[in-house]
Amino acid sequence: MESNYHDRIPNNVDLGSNRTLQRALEHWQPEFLNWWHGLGPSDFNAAEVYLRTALSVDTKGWATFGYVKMPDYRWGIFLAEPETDRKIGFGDNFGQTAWQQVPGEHRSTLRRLIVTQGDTEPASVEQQRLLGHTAPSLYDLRNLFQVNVEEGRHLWAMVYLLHAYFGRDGREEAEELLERHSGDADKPRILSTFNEPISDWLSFYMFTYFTDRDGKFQLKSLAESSFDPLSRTCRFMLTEEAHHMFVGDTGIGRVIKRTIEVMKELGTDDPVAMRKAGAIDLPTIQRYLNFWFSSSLDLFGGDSSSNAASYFANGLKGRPDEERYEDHLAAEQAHTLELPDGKGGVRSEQIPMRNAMNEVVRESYVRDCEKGLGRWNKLLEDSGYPQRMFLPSPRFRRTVGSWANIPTDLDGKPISTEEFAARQTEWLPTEGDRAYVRSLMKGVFERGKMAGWIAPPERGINTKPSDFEYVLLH
Ligand code: BYC
Repeated sequence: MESNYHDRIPNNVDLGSNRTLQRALEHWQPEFLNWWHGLGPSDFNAAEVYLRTALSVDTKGWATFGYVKMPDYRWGIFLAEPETDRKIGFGDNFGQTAWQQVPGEHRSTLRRLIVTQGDTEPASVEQQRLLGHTAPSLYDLRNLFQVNVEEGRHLWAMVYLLHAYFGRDGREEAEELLERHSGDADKPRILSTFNEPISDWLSFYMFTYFTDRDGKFQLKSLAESSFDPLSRTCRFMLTEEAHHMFVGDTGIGRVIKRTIEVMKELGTDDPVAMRKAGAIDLPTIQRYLNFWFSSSLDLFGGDSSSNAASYFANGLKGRPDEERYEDHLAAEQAHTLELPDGKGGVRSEQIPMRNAMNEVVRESYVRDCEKGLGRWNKLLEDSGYPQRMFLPSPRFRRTVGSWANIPTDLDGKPISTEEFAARQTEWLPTEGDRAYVRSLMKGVFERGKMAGWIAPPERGINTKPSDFEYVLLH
C-alpha cells in the first residue's frame, strides 16, 4: 500500500481520492493542533526531540528516527496492510467475509467502542502534560514525548475511522474527543483511570506499565474485529504500543535498582533512612503499584457483562489472539467467577463464557503483568534481599464489576469497611507518600545526568548510547 507521507495529512489510505473526507479531516487538523498546544506537553515546543515517526507501515518506514520539534511531528493515518479475503474469526458470523463497511445494526455499538478507545488517547496526553518539567533525564524526557506524540497519532487513527465510516455522528464524536478532558468536573474522560492525575514519574511508569498494557489487550481484542478497517488500525497501533510498556517496565525496574543500591549503601531498608537519602522505599513503590494495578483492572469492564457477550456474538470485539482458542463460537462453554456472597465470604458461580469475556481477557492481562514482577524481583533476589514486589488480588479496591466497593485486603479477603479504612495507608499511597515522591521530582536536563532516585537505563534508544543528547533544549 502506498504511503503519502508528504500530504498535509500523511496517510496510507489514499486520502487524496476522497476529497470530502480529506476536507473534513483537514478541518479537524487545526482543532487537534489547538488542543495539542493547549493541553499537550506543557512547554518544550521549541525543543528538538529525537523521535520515532511512522512514515509508512512497512518494516523500513514505521520507525524512522530523527530530531523533530513536537508541533512539527507528522501525525498520520496508517492502517496495517490488508489481509486478502480476511474472514471473521469468532462469534455467530464465524467464517464469513470480514466487513469493509459498518453494518447498520452495529453502527452505534461500534461507534461507541471506537469513541471509548479514542477517548483514552488524548486523555493520557493530558494526564502527563506537566511531567516534562520534572524529567529525571533527557532520555526519560524523550520517552515521555515519544509516548505523547504516538498517543496523539492513535487519536488520529480513531478519528479517521469516525470520519470515514460514521458520517455526521462520527464527525461530532471526533469534535467531542477534544472537548472532554481528563479530570474535568463537567466533561471528564469516559473511563475511570484516565481521570486520575499523573503528577510524578513513579505514577507515569506505573501507568505505562499497567494502563498501557490494558491498551495492548483492548487493541488486540479490537484487532480481531469483523470490521476490517478497525482491525487494521489497531494492528498498526500495537506496534507502537510495545515501547510504551517498555518505558513502564524499565522505568519501574530502574527505580527499584536505585532503591537497592541505596539500601546497600545504607545497610538498611528503613523507609525513613531511605527517604533521607533521596530514594523511594520499596513499600512506597508497592503502594503505587497497588493503586495503578487495581485502577487498570477496572478498565476491562464488568466480570459478567451482557455488553461483552453481544460484542463477541456479533463479531465486534474478540479475544486477544483469537486463533489460539479452539472454540471460536464459545456458545456452549461456561466460566466460573468468584463472587462476593454478601455475607463477608466468597461463592462460585458459573456464567456463560460469552458473558465472561471481560474476565477472560482480564485474567490474561494479570498473567502478562506478572512478567515484569518477575524481572523486578530478580533484581532483589540477585542482591540477596528477601523482599518481593507482588500484584494484589484482582478483588482489591475495585470500582467496576462484582467486587466494586467491597472492601478486601491485598489477598482479596473480604473485610469490614472499618478495617479497610484503618489499613488503607498500608496499602495505598498516602498524602505523605505522594508529597515525598513529588519532592524528588526535579528536572535533570544535563546530558548524561540522572536524578538520584532512579538508575540509568541499560541501553539507549535506536542503538544510541544512554547519555546521547535525546532532547536539544537550546
Ligand atoms: N470506567 O458491561 P460493562 C488504551 C462502563 S486503554 C468508567 O461492565 P463493557 C490506552 C462501560 O463503558 C484501552 N466506565 O463493560 C492506555 C459501560 O458503559 P455504557 C482503551 C466504565 O461495556 C494508555 C458500563 O460501564 N480501550 O488504549 O463490557 C494510554 C457497563 O460496562 C468502566 C478500550 O477500553 C471504567 N473503568 O466493557 C493511552 C476498548 N468500565 O456503554 C491509551 C473499548 C466499564 O453502558 N472499550 N465502564 O455507557 C470497551 O471495549 C468497553 O467499553 C470496556 C467496557 C472494556 C471499557
